[in-house]
Amino acid sequence: MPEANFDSIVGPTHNYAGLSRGNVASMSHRGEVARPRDAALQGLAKMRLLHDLGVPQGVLPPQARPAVEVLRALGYGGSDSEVIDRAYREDPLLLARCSSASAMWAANAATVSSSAESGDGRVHLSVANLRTMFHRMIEAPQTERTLRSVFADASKFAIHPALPNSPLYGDEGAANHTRLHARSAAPDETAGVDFFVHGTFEGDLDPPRRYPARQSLEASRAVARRHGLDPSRVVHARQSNEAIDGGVFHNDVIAVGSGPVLLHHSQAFADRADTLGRLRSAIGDTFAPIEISAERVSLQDAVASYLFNSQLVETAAHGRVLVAPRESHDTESVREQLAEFVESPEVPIDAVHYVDLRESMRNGGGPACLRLRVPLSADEWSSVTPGCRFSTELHAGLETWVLRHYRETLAPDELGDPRLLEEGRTALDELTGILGVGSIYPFQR
Ligand code: SUG
Repeated sequence: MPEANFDSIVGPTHNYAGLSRGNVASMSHRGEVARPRDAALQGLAKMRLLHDLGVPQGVLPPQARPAVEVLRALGYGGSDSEVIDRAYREDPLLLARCSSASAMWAANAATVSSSAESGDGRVHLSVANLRTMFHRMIEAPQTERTLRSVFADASKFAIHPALPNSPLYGDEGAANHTRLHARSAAPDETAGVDFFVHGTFEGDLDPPRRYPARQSLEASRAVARRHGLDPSRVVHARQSNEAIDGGVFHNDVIAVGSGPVLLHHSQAFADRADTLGRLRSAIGDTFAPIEISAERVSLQDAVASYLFNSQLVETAAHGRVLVAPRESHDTESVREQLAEFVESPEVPIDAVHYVDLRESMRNGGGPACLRLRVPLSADEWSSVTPGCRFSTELHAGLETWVLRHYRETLAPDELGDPRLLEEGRTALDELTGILGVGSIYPFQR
């Protein structure tokens, strides 16, 4: 079953507020001046590359920020600009949390199961509660509205609201889930294997020490259950604490899979041999793990280069292609390893494309973070809201839209500027028309 990627457009308030503890890039770029226009154009250029490679590409609209309704719920009143002004003066960190463009990382929007695996023959999407970080937790209600408008046909798509907001059910969406398959480019609709990775579970006596584990086993299990997955085709594995404490805040920072291939670091999983063994039993003999050892690429280089946050895609014309961030090319150990992979007839990676996502990367978001994978039959793809299916015309239209509405630069102390709210609303109101998603934002209601 072909797999589409749905990338979220980077929102107009893209900035560096240093909000994510455990995310090394976010913490180290705190307070820097961001370039929202470049960020959005870089994201669109990446979508264009995937589209040109022949991969079905979808588009998701950004969220409306600052989230005035959240500030109001927390006691700030008056006109919208008074709400922002007071929050800015009294609690600038809260305003930053309510202004983050973090919904750009669509891998965290939801977990998706294909109609070949779900119990009822529909594509299932579970909105992630993102409860570990406040600036991300507030994304869930809009994510649900957005997904309902993009995947509107209820006979083909089932959208589940976020899991209960409890430490028991920390859920970060597809960033900790990979659909693997016994066959490459499986054209038919036979079931694959759902691989869920968690960082903690209830009663965990040995949690990571330095940084939070965002995904819980209980959440992964609940998602698998409500998607109707066959338990014999589901594998749950635990992330290693050394990875989490080394800055691997999601599994997609340390592993990426496609078809029978699982590219991963030797320190990704708590019990490496057991995890790979259970995957082999579920997938079968075609399972093709590609492991990069710590001797070859250190955990630190893996995190700095975001090599594992590449997209691994199978294309009819180009074979299996790795779309990697430019930072992977800039890291010698990684560049050399990837060049060897492409040369080697034994390694099923045919080409590497390096992309410039500098703005997103400085907040810890690489190519794979920016997209939500949605396995879709041709029929399901054709029932996605048409304006959200990427094309060269849509690319040109969105570039023009970005150039018209986005600021070139945005510094943290500019988040108190009430004009940012108006600029954002004008831009998003126009965008809902371009994408044909209807009035999805609170300010449009
Ligand atoms: O949740 N960064 C995001 C990055 C998410 C990357 N997603 C995946 N790996 N799938 C996060 O930590 C930083 C925002 C700031 O600091 O301004 C942030 O939210």
